[in-house]
Amino acid sequence: MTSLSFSRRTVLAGAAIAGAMTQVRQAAAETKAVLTPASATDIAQLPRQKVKLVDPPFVHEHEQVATGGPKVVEFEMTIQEKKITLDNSGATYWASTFNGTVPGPLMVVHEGDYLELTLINPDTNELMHNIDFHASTGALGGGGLTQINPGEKCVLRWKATKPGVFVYHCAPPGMVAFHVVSGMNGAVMVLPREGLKGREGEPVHYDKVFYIGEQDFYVPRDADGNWKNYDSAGESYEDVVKVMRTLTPTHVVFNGAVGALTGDNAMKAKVGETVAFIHSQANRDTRPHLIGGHGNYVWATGKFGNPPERGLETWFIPGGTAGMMVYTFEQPGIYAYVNHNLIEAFELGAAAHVVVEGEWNNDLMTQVLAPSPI
Ligand SMILES: [Cu+2]
Repeated sequence: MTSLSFSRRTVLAGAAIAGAMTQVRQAAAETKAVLTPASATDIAQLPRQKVKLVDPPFVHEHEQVATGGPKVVEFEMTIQEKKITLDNSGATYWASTFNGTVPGPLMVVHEGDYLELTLINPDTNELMHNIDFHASTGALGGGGLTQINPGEKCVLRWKATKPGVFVYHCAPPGMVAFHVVSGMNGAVMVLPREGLKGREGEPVHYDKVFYIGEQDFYVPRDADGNWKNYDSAGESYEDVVKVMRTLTPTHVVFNGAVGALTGDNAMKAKVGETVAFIHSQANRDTRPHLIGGHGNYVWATGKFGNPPERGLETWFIPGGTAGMMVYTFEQPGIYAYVNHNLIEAFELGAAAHVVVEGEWNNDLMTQVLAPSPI
């Protein structure tokens, strides 16, 4: 009888993905009933660590080389549907967010740890949400076990078996793309227990780490070409989907708005500091570039089981992927960190600044003649 009613619901939903999700959720629930008791005993012995998440581009404190054995790392995120301002031309958008930010916070664990997330959908929200962790295994990345309506919460635990940086995103049946381009995505970093390694096995250590989430937005305009405003995410849905289907974003931004990482909000570093930049794009391809610097170590597709590329000018991150670049700054000044589709960087918003303090190195660059009359 259950399968009959699920089939009927599938037909009514009219979306293939909804059917797939429902079946996986059911299958996952059955599997869980068989497997949970045995492994739960072992997991209950592990130490637990509660981590408070911080807003991007910052990342919660973490060890790069793990001390001790695997543990259960507990995180909590509250989903917030909220109207955000995208630029200073008056473009607003009803974003769906993990923990109130676009992107959601970066979570860091080590290979072999268990990530345990409490996900809360307050009743002030309007939509059903869930979470698909690309770093996890099974049940649509957890999407099939985390569908929560407003007023509900759930707890998902998964074992981090693949080292790397990985996207997570919301993926509710029938509305996956809308939720992802409404800002509901973030990233997880699963560090090797012994820390990062270069091509010859040399340790790669960073002094600081920034998390940049690139987001394409599709903001509807009215007949006069003005940005449209809405009272809720649900109300905006039909119009946004029409713009989405043009595949032409109105905004491509870092961390939720044009200028979110420039000027007073610029990232900061010092000459001699090694900085890791984690960059995710849950939907579209991107090609990060640090103007005036390089990618000393680049895991463009973000997976630490592969050797990093070295000394890159620009690297390619396919949509649905998080990547990582590590650079040691050698000169002071303002660096622009951009998507090197320069139309997306300078017309649509995908640009950030890194302000670097320190001593200028004349050997690396010298202005031999300042601009002067011929
Ligand atoms: Cu969602």
